[in-house]
Amino acid sequence: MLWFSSVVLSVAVILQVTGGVYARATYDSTPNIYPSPLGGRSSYDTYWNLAYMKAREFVSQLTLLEKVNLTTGTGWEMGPCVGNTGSIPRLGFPSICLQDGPLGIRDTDLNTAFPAGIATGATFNKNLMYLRGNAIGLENKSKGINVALGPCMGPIGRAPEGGRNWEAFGSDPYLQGIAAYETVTGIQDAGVIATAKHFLLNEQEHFRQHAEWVEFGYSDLKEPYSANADDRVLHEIYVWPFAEAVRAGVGSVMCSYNQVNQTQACQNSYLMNKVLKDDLGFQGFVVSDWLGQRSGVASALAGLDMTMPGDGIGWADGISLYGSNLTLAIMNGSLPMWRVDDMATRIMAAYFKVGQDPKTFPSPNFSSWTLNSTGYTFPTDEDSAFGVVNQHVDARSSASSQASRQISLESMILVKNENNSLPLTNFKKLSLLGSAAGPFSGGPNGCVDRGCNNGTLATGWGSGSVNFPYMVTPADIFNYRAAMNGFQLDYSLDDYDHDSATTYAAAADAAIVFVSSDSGEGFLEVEGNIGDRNDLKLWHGGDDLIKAVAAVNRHTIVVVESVGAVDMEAWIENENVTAVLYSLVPGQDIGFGVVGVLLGDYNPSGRLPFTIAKRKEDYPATVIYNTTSAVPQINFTEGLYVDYRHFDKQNIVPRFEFGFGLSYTNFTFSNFTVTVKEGVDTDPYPFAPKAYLDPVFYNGTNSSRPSTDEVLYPKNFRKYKKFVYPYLTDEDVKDLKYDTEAYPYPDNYTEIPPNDPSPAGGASGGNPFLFDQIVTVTCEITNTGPIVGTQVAQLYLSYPDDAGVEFAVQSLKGFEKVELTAGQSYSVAFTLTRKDLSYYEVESGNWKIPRGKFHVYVGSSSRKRQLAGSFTLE
Ligand SMILES: *[C@@H]1O[C@H](CO)[C@@H](O)[C@H](O)[C@H]1NC(C)=O
Ligand SMILES: *[C@@H]1O[C@H](CO)[C@@H](O)[C@H](O)[C@H]1NC(C)=O
Ligand SMILES: *[C@@H]1O[C@H](CO)[C@@H](O)[C@H](O)[C@H]1NC(C)=O
Ligand SMILES: *[C@@H]1O[C@H](CO)[C@@H](O)[C@H](O)[C@H]1NC(C)=O
Ligand SMILES: *[C@@H]1O[C@H](CO)[C@@H](O)[C@H](O)[C@H]1NC(C)=O
Ligand SMILES: *[C@@H]1O[C@H](CO)[C@@H](O)[C@H](O)[C@H]1NC(C)=O
Ligand SMILES: *[C@@H]1O[C@H](CO)[C@@H](O)[C@H](O)[C@H]1NC(C)=O
Ligand SMILES: *[C@@H]1O[C@H](CO)[C@@H](O)[C@H](O)[C@H]1NC(C)=O
Ligand SMILES: *[C@@H]1O[C@H](CO)[C@@H](O)[C@H](O)[C@H]1NC(C)=O
Ligand SMILES: CC(=O)N[C@H]1CO[C@H](CO)[C@@H](O)[C@@H]1O
Repeated sequence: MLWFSSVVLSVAVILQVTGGVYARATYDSTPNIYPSPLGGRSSYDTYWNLAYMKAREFVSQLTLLEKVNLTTGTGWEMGPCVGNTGSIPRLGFPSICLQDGPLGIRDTDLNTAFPAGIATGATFNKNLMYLRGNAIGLENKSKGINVALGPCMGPIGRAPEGGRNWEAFGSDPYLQGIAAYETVTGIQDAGVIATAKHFLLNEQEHFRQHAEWVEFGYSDLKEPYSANADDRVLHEIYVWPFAEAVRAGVGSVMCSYNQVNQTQACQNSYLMNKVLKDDLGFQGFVVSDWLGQRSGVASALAGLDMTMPGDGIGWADGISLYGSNLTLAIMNGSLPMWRVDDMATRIMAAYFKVGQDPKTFPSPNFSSWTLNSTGYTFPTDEDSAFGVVNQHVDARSSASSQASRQISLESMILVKNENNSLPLTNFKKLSLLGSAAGPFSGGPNGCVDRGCNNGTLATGWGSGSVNFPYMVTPADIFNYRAAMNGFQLDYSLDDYDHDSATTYAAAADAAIVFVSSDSGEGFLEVEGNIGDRNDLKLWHGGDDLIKAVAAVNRHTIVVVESVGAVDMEAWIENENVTAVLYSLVPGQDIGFGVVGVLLGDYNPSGRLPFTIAKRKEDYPATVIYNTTSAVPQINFTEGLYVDYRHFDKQNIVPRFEFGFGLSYTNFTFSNFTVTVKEGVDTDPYPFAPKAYLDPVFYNGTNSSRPSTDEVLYPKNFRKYKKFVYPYLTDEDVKDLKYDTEAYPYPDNYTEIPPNDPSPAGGASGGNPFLFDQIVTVTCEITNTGPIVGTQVAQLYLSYPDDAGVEFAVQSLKGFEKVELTAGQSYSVAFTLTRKDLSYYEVESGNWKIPRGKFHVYVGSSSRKRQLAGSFTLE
């Protein structure tokens, strides 16, 4: 049963705000979970609790209007950042600035275009993940951004064509989890609030939003798609990385555009009230994706704390589902005051948690809406002040460039290298072939939001992209090296001019072909791809160019510049294609990475953060591209079997497996130990978490509700047309009645806060006992080759096969990256926590360790597991 048909959407929303229908649980729909948990009740989170003390002190001084201001954006383009909350002038508290995105700062200048999430995942380097996050945080702070809208840890990539997979870290929850943890810690150590997004199941762009896809011609569409997954899959695959972000103390979580089990993610009480705020013990605030909020009171009751950009139903119309409507919902009794208090307190707790202070934190010194130095404060409103809007502050530092370049190098994945044909040595003539080798005539920022694939591909498109301060292409570095080292370099950058390509290739010692595949966010269409890739083929006739070149040169090297897996079958086994290097949108310094590896300055150490299949059909899921239904249903029927878990289960041989990547040296693994720690608790269930601290209410539950004249527009107030305000009009209050029964509360609605957390919850990231270390694994890695090199030791766990529970054949549960000089050995240690050993048991709503024999493997990829051991729990 579908409550929100778009035809009646605005009506439904009005009704929801002032009383009317409510999205009740139906069969196969989300369970109702209320009340929304109050923040600051964890018995464990000392740092959060300190932040809550400050937040409560601050919020207890606020009027209702001021609280509402904190929760609501001022409207699209109504402030310098992509999102700006209202301010509290009385206390000198400025608007909170929220800015895209996951790989750096969008829509400005003198910022770093960092490697994308997928490149960062490919490094498998925890320290680099942290350093990148920290550099991103420092840049945000220097531009005056309070809340960075990243990292992205969903999509996880169940469908390889998913348009935004590249913004996240790869198709495994554990890898995503580590990357999320490190990135959040890095950003927040710099004093900026990180945002974990997109919560949840936002695995494709097609039909993610209603209006956007009606514009693309799907006029039957009434609602965004509903992604439907069962609870175990939810917790073990899709929520896992968010749990790690929360464990790292993330201040904000963004709910996504899509529906989950027939309920909008941003009004899904199960997802926000239960999974996020109880099971994961999240203490920060939930912010909607931009226009992701679709109802008023229903969203507030379900746990949405902040709406962005403030406009609710459409862009830049000054109409909000919070703002005045939130004030009204308090004044007419639909929404209890404690909920607005909690929204404001969660926002301020996140603010104080990362050490922000209105007296010292810089104000935004840029405009998202122009790169001109001067402009209107509100660009669509010529009644607003005109003046300096961009101070062109250089946000970059050596921390940025070091992280960017090192990730460019460490993310390069060498997937084929016959006869050690790389690194290139002893050559006199090279040829570079294909448009992806060099620049685009329009410059690196030649298309809006990087919505084109011209020249070197160093990023995907959409809100997850940024302006390049420069882009070093592979051709740039090759030219420079040719000048310095004295080799001949020819190139042909036309993908379709096979005559020139083959002429140069035939005469070169090695021919390097650059090919690409791009994707991005669903609001832009690029070469017929609306966000999601239409298929996994190379763009611009890449297969043909490779084949033409390989026909004339025995030393053809392919560089794939891609957002994800591509189909390589047309040429991968061609004996003349001696080497293949995979570059996963590493940002501004791509040329350093590609050429550094090809010429052997850096020994490649990237590993595939997803599986490359031989056939598109080998993947467990694909994007749903076409629909005639009002609400497309995307059933996650593959369940746990995402990426390699599916290939393992179905016994499908991939082209290149998850975790795979070659080096210019060789490594051995030895001396394996697997030990269950002495005296640790290995009972199936963790100890119950401690009870919640007593709830704190401000001045009693509802006593601080103001009188109507306190919430009216101030006299002679100067209103900007599209600005979102917290005030009510005389009209609004004319027939206002305070009636706490009038709103049709959902089934199971209650306001009684529970005493105890979920058995899976209690602290940030979950029950603290889940992170007890139970098993220690050690091994020795030796570099047996001739040169320095870096190995990624990967630990895969297999669960008991006789426990009466279905499990993936193996799951990544550890990785360590070690650099070793020739002949050097190093001992690597892993620990497996209770959570690592557990599955999510739906009936108990808890994590449970199965009984029986566990197998532990360590090796260099998911299919090259050099070491095997086991332990048994009885
Ligand atoms: C989705 O529906 C399934 C089946 O009814 C249920 O098990 C699961 O808890 C629901 N998940 C969410 C997030 O609503
Ligand atoms: C709410 O925020 C707006 C925008 O910053 C500001 O103009 C207004 O004064 C604020 N209202 C209150 C009551 O603080
Ligand atoms: C409150 O929400 C309703 C329903 O969407 C909308 O029509 C109205 O304009 C909103 N009020 C304000 C002041 O934004
Ligand atoms: C930027 O400046 C140019 C030249 O003055 C002007 O034409 C353009 O409209 C400005 N753009 C914006 C967004 O203000
Ligand atoms: C490999 O290159 C050689 C030399 O150009 C050519 O004769 C041969 O046909 C090529 N092989 C393939 C499989 O294209
Ligand atoms: C989408 O489905 C409709 C109706 O089945 C069909 O007419 C149309 O050709 C399909 N479009 C694509 C791109 O497959
Ligand atoms: C999704 O699952 C539901 C419930 O099991 C089923 O009724 C529906 O047909 C499925 N939809 C698709 C598109 O597979
Ligand atoms: C690595 O080992 C393989 C197999 O023993 C061998 O063919 C190759 O030459 C070695 N590579 C290096 C760089 O030592
Ligand atoms: C393995 O362990 C043994 C005993 O602890 C030690 O002698 C040996 O050096 C270790 N290293 C390798 C590479 O096997
Ligand atoms: C000059 C050039 O190559 N322009 C192309 C840039 O990308 C767009 C969209 O991908 C193409 O349509 C242009 O032809």
